[in-house]
Amino acid sequence: MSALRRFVVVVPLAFVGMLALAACSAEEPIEVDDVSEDELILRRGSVDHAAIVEATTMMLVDGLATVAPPLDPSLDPYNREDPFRITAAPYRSAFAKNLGRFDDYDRKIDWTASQTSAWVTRMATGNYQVIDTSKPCDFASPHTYLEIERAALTGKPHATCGGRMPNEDALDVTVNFLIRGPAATEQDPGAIRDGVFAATKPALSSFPYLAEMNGL
Ligand SMILES: [Ca+2]
Repeated sequence: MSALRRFVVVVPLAFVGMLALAACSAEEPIEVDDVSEDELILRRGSVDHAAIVEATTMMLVDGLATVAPPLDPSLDPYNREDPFRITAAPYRSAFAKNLGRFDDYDRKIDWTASQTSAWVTRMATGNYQVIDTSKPCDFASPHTYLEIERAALTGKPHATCGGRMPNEDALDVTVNFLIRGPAATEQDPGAIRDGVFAATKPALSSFPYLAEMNGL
């Protein structure tokens, strides 16, 4: 076993929590055209895998669908899959199409064919984050999310523990990864930012890490 493999912990984060409820999709029969996203909240149903950010709502949805992403018919089957052993065939084309679409947003092709193939296969067969507990994690200034995955795609050694810490701006990481390619980061000059850089109340650095609710 290589040194890397000894330290790497693979984490599937299929979890149930309050945030996941907002992304849930109902198993109960519904008339999609008559139900808003808000009406789905707190229904009994399946929850999204919570590993790679926006794996479903940005990367798996059919861009031609007329329903909101939580109601897209491809999401429930993906979320019901074992995150380590996803049946690739039904999802591969959607991941490939959407990755190409995001890369094209800046009218510059940043993903090589081999990187595209590797990431499409990765997402179509497994939805998890890779963590290396031998590497540093900086809770106060977290820049770990997708660092190990990006290093693997670009053929470089990773430098952080990877994974996603509670206060990381993971959506900015995601849009730069998808649009500017695996070599880019959200810290680059000219990086794409969504203008929201932090939670109004940051997560705490000790268990259970929860900040107080807004308004308290
Ligand atoms: Ca691009």
